[in-house]
Amino acid sequence: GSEWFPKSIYDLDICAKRVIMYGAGLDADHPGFKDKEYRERRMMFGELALQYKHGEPIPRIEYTDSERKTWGVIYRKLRELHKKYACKQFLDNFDLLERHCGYSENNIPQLEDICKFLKGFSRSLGPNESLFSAKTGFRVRPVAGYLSARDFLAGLAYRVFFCTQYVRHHADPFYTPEPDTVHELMGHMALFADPDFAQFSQEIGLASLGASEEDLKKLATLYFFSIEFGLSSDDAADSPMKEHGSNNERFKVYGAGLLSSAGELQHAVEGSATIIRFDPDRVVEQECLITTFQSAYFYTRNFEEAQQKLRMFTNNMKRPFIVRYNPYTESVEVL
Ligand code: H2B
Ligand code: FE
Repeated sequence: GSEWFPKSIYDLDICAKRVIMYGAGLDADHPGFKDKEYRERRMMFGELALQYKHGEPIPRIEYTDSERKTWGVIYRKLRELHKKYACKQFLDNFDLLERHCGYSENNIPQLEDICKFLKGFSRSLGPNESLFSAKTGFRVRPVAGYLSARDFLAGLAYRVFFCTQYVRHHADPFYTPEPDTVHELMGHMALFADPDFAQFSQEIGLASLGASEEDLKKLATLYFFSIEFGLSSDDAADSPMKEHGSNNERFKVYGAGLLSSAGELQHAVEGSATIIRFDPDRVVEQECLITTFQSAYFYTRNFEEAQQKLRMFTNNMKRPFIVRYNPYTESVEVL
């Protein structure tokens, strides 16, 4: 645990530069590998993200017709499925994104607008009246591609989500081997406006700062089976009456990996996928699968329960120091 980690939100500029894969480095099995135009476009996104510094406005992207077409196809399909299977907090906040951030099937939203929304916004109700709606202060910042789990989770400690701005290759709108802006915007953004979810996310991040390799891997796995693939049960789901109900009767989905993938979402709730209680000691034994559907999913009653269980688990992790987040200075004190 003697490795460097960011002590201030400005240090995330350092994490953002350590991209593992982007642009020219596209793997041979990537759908865009042989497409020169796509590779050049990706280089442009990569450079924009690498030049970005904390505190600057996020560059607005003019998306191409092809990118907007890809977005629209996925948007239509996913919204249909969200309405059936997503949890209430996700749906309520997604409505707000549509109202305030330019979310629609014809428009790819801009990260800068989402940042402003997550901070909170005021609306004039009349000459002497306005309504302020505070959100969570979560921020997004552009990133050129995949980061190490350590760098990525460090962002969450500062309520910062490293967010790609490029769009997957148009050859296969329903498949991407890496995170792209469709995954981030359709899957992740809505819940960062939820206070309990934001707190849960930040606490995974804070636990990761300076963690041992072994603990970091556990935290990355907990992140994966909650924020990416988590489900929740409605209040009656554990009652004997519902115990034998089908997955879609018993569970709602909150994980971004599911809410941004029509195929895996349907696999998880429409079929007979294995869904078991989120218990960190059990979850960390599970393998994270990247190119296939997960072989099991995990649920909690709500975000508070996920939070409590995470806390009990991280309290037992050994670090030779204590980290304390200071929200006024957006920095971490190491004690
Ligand atoms: N990097 C980027 N750019 N986006 C992610 O969603 C992401 C990442 N996820 N690095 C991380 C790793 C995640 O799979 C966990 C923490 O390992
Ligand atoms: Fe993700």
